[in-house]
Amino acid sequence: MNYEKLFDRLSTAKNVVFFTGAGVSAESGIETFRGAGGIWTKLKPEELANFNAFLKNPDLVWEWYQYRRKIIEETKPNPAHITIAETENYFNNVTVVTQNIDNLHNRAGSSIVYEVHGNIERNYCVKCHTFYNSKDFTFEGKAPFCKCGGLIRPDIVWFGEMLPQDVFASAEEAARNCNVIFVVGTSAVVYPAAYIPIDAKKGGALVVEINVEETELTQMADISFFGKAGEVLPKIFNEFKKIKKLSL
Ligand code: BV8
Ligand code: ZN
Repeated sequence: MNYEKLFDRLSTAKNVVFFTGAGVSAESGIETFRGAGGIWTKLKPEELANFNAFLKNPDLVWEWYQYRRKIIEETKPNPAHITIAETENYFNNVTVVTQNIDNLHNRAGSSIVYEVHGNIERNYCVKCHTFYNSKDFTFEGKAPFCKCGGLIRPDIVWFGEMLPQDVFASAEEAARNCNVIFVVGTSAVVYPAAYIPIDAKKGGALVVEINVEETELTQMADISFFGKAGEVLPKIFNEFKKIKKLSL
């Protein structure tokens, strides 16, 4: 593995960003969207992950999210999430910008996690915006309603919807100011989130891709490691810890 260039930059890095997608949670047992067997291959995002589909058929969309919540509840952070959290011991600032809604980076102990596509554990009323945690109610096949009578929806960014502006602005800021950005397990096709690695590159960061296959980002990446995130990330940082010890 080509560590030389990476460790050179990491040894002086102050700010590191991890930009993650569904691939970082694949080894926790959560299906990706676009890979073989991914959920999008069975269900069309247009049918489910958009607000009109929700208004047309709130019960079906709720059923789909309950199905995904159930899978997520039974999973736990894998070595990729854990390694990312541990890197906070080696750099001044480690920021996670994730497209995932599975809450696994928070559960792995990462302190700064910008969830640019929302979080499946959170829901809110479309009318009065009261927040509800998924544990606040039991789902019996019907979309839940707020005390004000409004429909409750998952706090997830659907296609055609704006990303949470404050969260996305902080994510862009972290990307522009980082020395190294690891792009882990994303097909990098969903915008505007996919601008994050581009912002980092413009800010002079070393772009390191970790994926099981080539993506839209590969030709822009400075270094690409092809392999599973849960194996590649621990390998990189075990090696990095060794050289750091030597240099102490
Ligand atoms: C918006 C939530 C407009 C639902 C999701 C340009 C600019 C702005 C917008 C657009 C634009 N071009 C097109 C658009 C529209 C659209 C878009 O990007 N469409 C794409 C598909 C072309 N964007 C939007 O609609 C966004 N909103 O722009 O609003 C606007 C502007 C102003 C005012 C009003 C409105 C909203 C986008 C968010 C959509 N929500 N999901 C849900 O999750 O249920 S998208 C969905 O894709 C997920 O959130 C996911 O996070 C995201 C990205 O997918 P990935 O995470 O990359 O997952 P994927 O399966 O694709 O890839 C997995 C990768 O992992 C693969 O590469 C695989 O090889 C790798 N892998 C697998 N196993 C491993 C691994 N790697 C390492 N280790 C392993 N073990
Ligand atoms: Zn309400």
